[in-house]
Amino acid sequence: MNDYIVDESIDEEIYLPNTIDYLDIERQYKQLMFLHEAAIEQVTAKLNILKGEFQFSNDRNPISSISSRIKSKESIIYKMEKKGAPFTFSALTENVRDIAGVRVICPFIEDVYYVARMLVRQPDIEIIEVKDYIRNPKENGYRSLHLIVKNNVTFSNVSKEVTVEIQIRTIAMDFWACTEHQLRYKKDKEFSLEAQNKLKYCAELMAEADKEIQNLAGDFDLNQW
Ligand code: 0O2
Repeated sequence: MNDYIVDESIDEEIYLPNTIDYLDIERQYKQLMFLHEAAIEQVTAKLNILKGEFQFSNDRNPISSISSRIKSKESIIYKMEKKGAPFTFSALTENVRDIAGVRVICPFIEDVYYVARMLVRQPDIEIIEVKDYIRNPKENGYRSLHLIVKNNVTFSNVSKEVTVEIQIRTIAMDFWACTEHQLRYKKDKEFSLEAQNKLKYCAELMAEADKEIQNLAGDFDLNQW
């Protein structure tokens, strides 16, 4: 019978409780991710309804595409460490407000603000913060409109308010942001001053193109809402 005891030196009093704690944390983490996935589905459904409604009545669309993501574990840990936040679940939801992320890409700058206004009007969405990086671009040239919202998600016997970050931007802004993100990833998040300047210059070119395209939209009477 003693053959089944693999290693008597392992102190079960120490190791077993740790394992149970770990499983509990893993379960809570999965539950938190599930809540955020549900919130993403709800926000995406709202956006798709707005998109369909607009297409129906105007024969064009202010939304080119909608995508979403749940923030990766590594990215969450990186942000918590950067903010010096303690590793607890309440600190996590307080400090990382983009666990659930939805990105909306629009043809014209005016569409970005139109979509934002439509979202603000939704009765079960509460706007927590608006970061307008279009009117106030980041130092590196990043442009996008960010809405941090609380979305009320209803489950079988409980309702939960879940925070979602909605990024709304034009195709040109998205082109720049996605490219910059890839370059930053390749360069391990460090850019030379020369590369920073080139990227900023490209961001200005995109902004100029957006302005011209917006003017064209006016000429073609596409700004009718
Ligand atoms: P990922 O890969 O999308 O998860 P806060 O959320 O207010 O506590 P934070 O995170 O500094 O603080 O907010 P901010 O600056 O509004 O950025 C949130 C997200 O916007 C980022 O998430 C990016 O998705 C995007 N973003 C912001 N600045 C840039 C930029 O310079 N370039 C690009 N490409 N994207 C940017 P994460 O967590 O950085 O990344």
